[in-house]
Amino acid sequence: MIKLIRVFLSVVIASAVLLFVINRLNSAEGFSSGNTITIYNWGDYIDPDLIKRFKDETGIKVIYETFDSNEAMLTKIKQGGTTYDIAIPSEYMIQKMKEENLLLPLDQSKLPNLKNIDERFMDLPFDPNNKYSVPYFWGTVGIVFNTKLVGDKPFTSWNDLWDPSLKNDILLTDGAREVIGMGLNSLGYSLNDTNKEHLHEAKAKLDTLTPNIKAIVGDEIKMLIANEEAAVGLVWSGDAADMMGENENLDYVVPSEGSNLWFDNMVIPKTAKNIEGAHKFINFMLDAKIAAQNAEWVSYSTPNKEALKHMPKEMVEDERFYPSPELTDKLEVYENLGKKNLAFYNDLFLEFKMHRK
Ligand code: SPD
Repeated sequence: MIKLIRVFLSVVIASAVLLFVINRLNSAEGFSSGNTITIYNWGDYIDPDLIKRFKDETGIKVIYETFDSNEAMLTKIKQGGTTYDIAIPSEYMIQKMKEENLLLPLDQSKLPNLKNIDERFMDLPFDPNNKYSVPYFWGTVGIVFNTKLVGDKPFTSWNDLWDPSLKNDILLTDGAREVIGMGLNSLGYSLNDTNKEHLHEAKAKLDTLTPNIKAIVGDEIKMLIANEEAAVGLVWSGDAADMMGENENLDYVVPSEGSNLWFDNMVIPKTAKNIEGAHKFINFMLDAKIAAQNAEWVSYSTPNKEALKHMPKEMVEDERFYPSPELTDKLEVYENLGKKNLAFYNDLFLEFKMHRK
């Protein structure tokens, strides 16, 4: 009998130790549950004060990680080492994640603040009825330029970037679709073109831009252009708005040949551990005043129409960053081009980056 009790006690103690170790491992590696959520977002894409405020208001702790491209985010989510409760991909990636069964449908009854989102940003083709995603920020891709450094010459076209006077003076945002897209648009092709000849042509055209390119960079592009380390940049609109807040010589234009209109949305990955907490976070970010504070800090354009009422007029009335539907209707939204075509874009972009070294 004593032997039996001893065996029983050893099993209980061993199980307790095992549970403790699993628990520690989970929290160390970002496996959230109970009182924690793990968020995966673009760099510089949330006011840090709001993460603290969410914890203070809900008691839910936030583990926060960042990525610098949709492709990097997808790879990490598919690897599954860390499980995320919230991720913030762009539209074409949401379409891909849906197709690959990587997302959970949202429970809209837990998102009463969804009513704050402008109808214009709801029910878009990449996610009918917002079954899986909720708008976070939106914007365009364009050219930011320093009027003091480039003179009076206005920038209106992608082809202006090939001007020899811009030697070693251009920074490009490190994004395969953005850079290959610029090549395609400059030739009059669609941003969703999958014709290999056109894509090779775009890459060859980009190669001729090499003498003008100073570097291809991530979020540091904001600091470099604001500090006048380069005169011109291929950027997302929100980054341009941020730089323009730091340097009054900067201006932003969406080129005449056309460009990209993009939408970043909050989603819950299928592997999420704290689905309740994830809904609470999404609803928190949809609150009008919270969304306004976030948009002011991040400088990107908010789709939250109630938030606009709490923001400075000069910000929300600036057509460069809140373009009208008439303008955005002329722009192209990236489509999910399928695995092979996306890989082809990425390969061309890699070759282009190597070629310049
Ligand atoms: N630093 C935050 C950058 C977020 C940019 N998202 C734009 C995605 C366009 N496909």
